[in-house]
Amino acid sequence: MNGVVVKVSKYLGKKLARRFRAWDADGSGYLCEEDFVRRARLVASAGGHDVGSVRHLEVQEQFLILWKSLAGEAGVDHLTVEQYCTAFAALVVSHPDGFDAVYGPFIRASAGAVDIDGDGALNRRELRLWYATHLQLPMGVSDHVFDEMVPDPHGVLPIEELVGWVRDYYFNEDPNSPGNKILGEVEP
Ligand SMILES: [Ca+2]
Repeated sequence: MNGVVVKVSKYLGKKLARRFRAWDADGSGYLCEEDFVRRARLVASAGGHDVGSVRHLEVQEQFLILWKSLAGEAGVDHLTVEQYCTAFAALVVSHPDGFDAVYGPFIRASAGAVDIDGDGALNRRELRLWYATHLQLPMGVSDHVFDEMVPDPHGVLPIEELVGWVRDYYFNEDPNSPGNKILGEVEP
């Protein structure tokens, strides 16, 4: 622990717990390095990058930087939901540079892996791939978000804009802000 005590609002706590559940795909109740390795492989594969390819390893590196930062913050090698929330808040939410240092590069690498045509943006199909693998959310949620965020039905969502919405998810306390709807509604 770095000794920083971070206040986590009830609303942020719910949002963090939801992300924990999505990470904990096998429902074991804790996260370990393998969850991050597996997820990186899934995202890279969805983008057509072979296991062991340069692109896959770049994505995996960002996933592992995040994992090691969280585990290091908590001082453990398995994270419970409480430990995840506390470590994530301390690492990413507590100071302005935290998101940019750790989480922004992680989202860019992950979304970049499914940017199949390499235009720096996600079209409807590419966003579906990202939702299905990185977020583990169904196509309906992805399509809804795409329709909300991209005015032109044939348009694209720039990855930098996506990073901005993800930032909003963690920093905006207004349930009606667009960033807070990127994973669907937060349960009351
Ligand atoms: Ca693209």
